Amino acid sequence: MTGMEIPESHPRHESLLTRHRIEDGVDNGITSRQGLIAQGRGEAFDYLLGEETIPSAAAAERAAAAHLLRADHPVLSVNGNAAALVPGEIVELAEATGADIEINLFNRTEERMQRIADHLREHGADRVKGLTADGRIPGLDHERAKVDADGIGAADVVLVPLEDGDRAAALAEMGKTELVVDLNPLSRSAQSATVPIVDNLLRAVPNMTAHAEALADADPETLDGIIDSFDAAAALAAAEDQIRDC
Ligand code: PTJ
Repeated sequence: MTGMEIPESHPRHESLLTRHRIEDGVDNGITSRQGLIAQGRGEAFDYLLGEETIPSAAAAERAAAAHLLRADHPVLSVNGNAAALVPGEIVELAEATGADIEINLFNRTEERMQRIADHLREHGADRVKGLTADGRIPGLDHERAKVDADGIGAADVVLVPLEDGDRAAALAEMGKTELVVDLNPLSRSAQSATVPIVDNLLRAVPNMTAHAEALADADPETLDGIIDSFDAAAALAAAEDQIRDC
């Protein structure tokens, strides 16, 4: 930690704590420096959304949990920001849904891959994929194309936090169901997602885990009903309306 104390009475207490987690991530070789910029963009949208899970996002989180539970091979993709912000929460979501965890980085270096894997293991992950990189996402010419063949390569449902839009589009092209967490409802990744979750990763991941736990004993018809009744375009429009009306 930075050692900096932030009084709980401070009006931006949560936001400042989050910034420090990203800063620590950079200092510890987990988060890329571009991750700081991504965090700033996210904060601005979160501010406009009222820093809360709006009803359409709650519905998206429930639909995402249903997708993960119905999947044959669900994978939670982790980048440097997700590793800094929600390492333990990702492990809990993986446990609640039987999903694999795979590191996938835009600014990929072997050192950062290893540090993130160690960090996730320290938070309870017993198996972390992404280091083998024996598969490729067709149509991408940067490091994010590298995946494990038996991980994201073989997945039918992938949760992608803070995505850059071209991988989101490439995964959709491969026929995978994509669950995207992004505070910007106009981003290409949110727009190409099967389930766009316009919420802060900090809230979205624990919310999905709570839904998955509540739905653990649900029958397939119930899960399919939740999946089928979710309307991605309406969820994106509701988030955009919230931002425009704030
Ligand atoms: O760790 P790496 O190397 O894979 O790099 C990851 C970054 C984040 C640098 C890379 O994916 C990137 O450049 O992302 P962008 O294009 O800056 O997009 C970030 C998006 O995530 C923006 O639309 C933000 O609004 C959104 N965002 C930022 N923080 C959060 C968020 N969405 C949800 N929760 C957040 N905490």
